Amino acid sequence: MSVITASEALIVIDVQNDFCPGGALAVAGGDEIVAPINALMERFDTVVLTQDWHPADHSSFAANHPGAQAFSEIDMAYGRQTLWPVHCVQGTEGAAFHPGLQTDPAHLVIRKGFRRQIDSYSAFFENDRQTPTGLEGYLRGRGVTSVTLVGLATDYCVAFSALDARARGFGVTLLPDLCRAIDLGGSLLRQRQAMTAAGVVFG
Ligand code: VGL
Ligand code: ZN
Repeated sequence: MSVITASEALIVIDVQNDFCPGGALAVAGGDEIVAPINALMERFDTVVLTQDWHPADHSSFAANHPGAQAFSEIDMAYGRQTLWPVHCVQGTEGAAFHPGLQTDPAHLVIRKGFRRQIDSYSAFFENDRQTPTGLEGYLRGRGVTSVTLVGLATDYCVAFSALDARARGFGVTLLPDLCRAIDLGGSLLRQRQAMTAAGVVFG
């Protein structure tokens, strides 16, 4: 029998309770994308889910910086970092996948943001843009050359993943209808422009 490879992977970013209405860092309409993402999974030979997975003392939480406001920015060792409300704490209901999301078809779940001192938006690299999550090696090892990205949030974890995937030479399609954005201070437009410049295809 010959080796089975699949050149295309679906990567579903952070479809978790805290990013859906009612969650700690709710993205408007976040739950609307769940059913169509489930349907899309059937069309891919490789399906990867990511899960934002922070310790309670994570440095991206405004609550862990006395006097700091959520959605403000600070300097970290690796660069600027937005401070967020406490969200996706390991083992909590908020960190769980949306209950409607099909997780059985997933081949791999990548958890990210589990080191206290560094955030990780991208599925490929932590926010220093250098520390790998291991996803690139996993995809290459399976013969994947292009990825389709969906999930939350368009302008943070989806965009960072799309840009890193392009930088590592993968073909990247982002499906805007199956993403929802935070849109903080013009971040959605800025990231759309960066992704277009990097050769991300909007499907
Ligand atoms: C995300 C902010 C903080 C995301 C995760 O999934 O886009 N955004 N952590
Ligand atoms: Zn996070």
